[in-house]
Formats: sequence, C-alpha cells, structure tokens
Amino acid sequence: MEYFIEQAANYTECLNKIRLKYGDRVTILNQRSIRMGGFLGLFAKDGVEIAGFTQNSYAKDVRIASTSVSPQGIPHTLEPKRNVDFEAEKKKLVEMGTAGKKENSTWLKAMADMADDVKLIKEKLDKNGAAVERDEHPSLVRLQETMELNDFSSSFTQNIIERCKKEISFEGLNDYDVVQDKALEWIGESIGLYKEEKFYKRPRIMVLVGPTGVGKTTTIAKLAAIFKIGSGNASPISFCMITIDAYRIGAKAQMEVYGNIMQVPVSYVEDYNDLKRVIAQYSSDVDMILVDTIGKSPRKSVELGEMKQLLDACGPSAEVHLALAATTKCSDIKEILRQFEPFNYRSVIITKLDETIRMGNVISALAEKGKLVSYITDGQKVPGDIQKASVVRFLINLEGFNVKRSKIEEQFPIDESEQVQWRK
Ligand SMILES: Nc1nc2c(ncn2[C@@H]2O[C@H](COP(=O)(O)OP(=O)(O)O)[C@@H](O)[C@H]2O)c(=O)[nH]1
Ligand SMILES: [Mg+2]
Repeated sequence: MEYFIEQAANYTECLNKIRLKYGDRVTILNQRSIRMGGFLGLFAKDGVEIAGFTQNSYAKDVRIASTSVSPQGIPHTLEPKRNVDFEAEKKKLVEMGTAGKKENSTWLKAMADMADDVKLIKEKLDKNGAAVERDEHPSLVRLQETMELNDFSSSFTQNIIERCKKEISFEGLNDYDVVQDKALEWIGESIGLYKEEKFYKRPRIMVLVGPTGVGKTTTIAKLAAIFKIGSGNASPISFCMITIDAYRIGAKAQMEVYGNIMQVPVSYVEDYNDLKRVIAQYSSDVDMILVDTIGKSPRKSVELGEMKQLLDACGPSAEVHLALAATTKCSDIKEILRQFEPFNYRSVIITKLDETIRMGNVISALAEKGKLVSYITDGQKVPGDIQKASVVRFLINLEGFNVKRSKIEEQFPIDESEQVQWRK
C-alpha cells in the first residue's frame, strides 16, 4: 500500500495521473480545490488535489472512503466510513505480521503505521465538517457558497445541488458555467408569477394587506398610477382609493398627498359598515377600488382577525394581495405568509427591492410555500418605482452569478400581451 497526494488542473486529469501511477485499485481519502503554481501567490491557477492510497487485499478494511473510483471518473461524493476501529485494525495487522513469515513482518508493520496515518487524516476530516463537505465537486461547493451569499435557504440550496448531481454529467460539473446556467434556470423556474385575470367585473376591488411599514400605502399609490395611466395594452381606468388606516398620525396626510398627485378621490373608513357604504357609493362610478389597510404586526393575530372581518365588507370577489419587504429574513417571510393565510391573498407584492442585494430569501420562501409574485417595488418615488414582477428582474440581481441576460430573457420571456377587459 502506498499513500499518495496528486495535483492536476482538474479532476479527470488528476484521476488519470493517479491511475497511470498507481493503477485502478486506489482508494480516495480526500479531494479539494487548490491554487497551483504561481509565484508569491501571483499567477496561480485553480487545480484539484486528490489524496488516497493504493489498495490491496489487506488494505480493504482500512478504507475510510466508501467510494472507489468509478469507470467514468471521480466519484460524486466521498462518504467517510465512520465506524472503523483503527486500534483493532492496527493490532490485527501487527499480529498478522508477527505470526506470518519474516519477510512479511516489516511490510505489515509499515502498513500498521499507515493505519495510524489514515486515522489521523480521518480525525482531521471529522473535526472539520467543512472539509467533509468539500468532498463535493468544487463546482457544487462554489454554487453552494454563491447561493448562501444570496441568502437562499439551505433547503432550497440543497435541492438545487441535488438536482445538479442528478442531472449534470461529470463533464458538465467540471465546467462551472454549465452548473451556474442550470442553477439559474432552476431558480428561475421556481419563481411563480401571478397572472392577472383576463376579465374583471366592475368595480375590481384590490386590497393590500401586510405587516407595518412594508410600504402598503406607498404601493397602493404606485398601483393607482399604473392603472390610471394604463399599463401594457390595458387602457386607463377610473378608480378611487379607500384607507382604513385612519387613526395613525400622518396616515390621512400621506393618503391625501397621494390622492392629490393622482387626482383621485380618497375615502377613510373606520368599520365594516363604513367600508360597505363607501364601496356601494363608488360602485357605479369607478372601474376599480384600491383598499389600503392597517399593517398590524403579524404576531397579533387577534387584530388581524378583526381586520379580516372588516374586509369582508369588500365582498367575495375582492382580491387581496400581500405586501412583503425584500429585506425580511427567509424564516420571517414564511411566518408572515402563514399569518396572513386567512386573507386568501392571491399574490405577494415584494417591496423595497432597492434596499437589498440579496433576494434568495424571498425566492426560497415563495417557492417553498408555493406563492405567486405579482409586482415588485424598488424605491420611494410615487408615482414610479413599481413594475410587474418578472423572473428576469429577480435573476439579474443575483450576486456572484454570471447572469447572461439575453439567455434568461429567452428562457423567461416577459408577457407583454396581458390585456384586461372590463365587464359591466
Ligand atoms: N426604499 C424603499 N422604500 C419604500 C418602498 N416602498 C415604501 N417605502 C418606504 O417605506 C416607508 C413605509 O411606507 P408605507 O407605505 O407608509 O408603509 P405601510 O405602513 O405598509 O403603509 C415609507 O418611508 C416609504 O417611503 C420601496 O419600494 N423602497
Ligand atoms: Mg400605511
């Protein structure tokens, strides 16, 4: 048995080198990405280092890596065999050496020493969990790190990594560009876009709910601007804004400013009957009614319950959408999505995209909870700073990915054809 460490530019090359030197009966202990060559760290190149030992009939049980080399090349993952009793193995080998012929004895002792070395290496690997993880292909390690940088949840990231292992060939894994493009495609596919209905009964009632300060009132005003001016092929419509945020200091003033900018009527309501009356009053005059709500903390479910009852005044055809800030932690997003579930919200509007460069949290949470996204807002400007959600808009912002815009635009074309029609 011979212990070896070999380096080469990539896996296949390194493996071929090992095969050429030591034959096919080798056991891989560890593999890692390294920087090779260069001078004082300059001009160094990426490479791969594989450590292992040559196998023979005695060495079989001492293996700590369960994977031997496959005919195609390097194994995907190297699961350490955890239950090796090294002391027992060593004793067995020494006993075999003393019991056997004299010429075998020195050789077997050397092998027992080697078992010590292997034990040391295993301890090092076990101590450093990351080192075990590094047994992943370097492209997958890099992908995982890039996804973590973007705040994707660990379960979402693991799903993508597992898919890479299943669906990308060994050659593909060696080319990070291939891995990255596939990952982007799968991330893109996980983003569900909300499609507006083709027909709306007048008046279309759109309600915005969500936690305090996420930008509901601002978004209502931005939406008003979109509908007033007309977006895509949709023609401009008449509408009004209603707010039940009448108590908060400054809330009325905020709404009034927006009402003035948009030149639309604003109404304030306090309870169920109020809301029902105002809706009835506007119903015959406007195409659309936008309802702004109070952003109670999602923890206070009783208050949310009261608001739910109040909003029942909008009738069964009213559509509720949930506003959510992009700056929210993934676990908090999931909690908010759950807390607002009783409102039967049709889509999520992601606000404050301009305040973060990380969107993995939003993408992971929405995908894992199966929610659709309708609009995104990215600034305080009213009117403006709002657009229909698109996969491209999410992907283009991802950190550390080399996003090829034309490619993703082709994969995820923006649907410009949406045309809303109004029924009397
Ligand atoms: N940076 C940024 N700020 C926003 C955005 N939308 C709203 N805001 C700001 O967030 C704060 C709270 O907004 P508001 O509409 O009152 O939130 P509400 O409590 O949910 O109604 C205000 O200062 C808004 O200007 C956005 O897309 N980006
Ligand atoms: Mg508000």
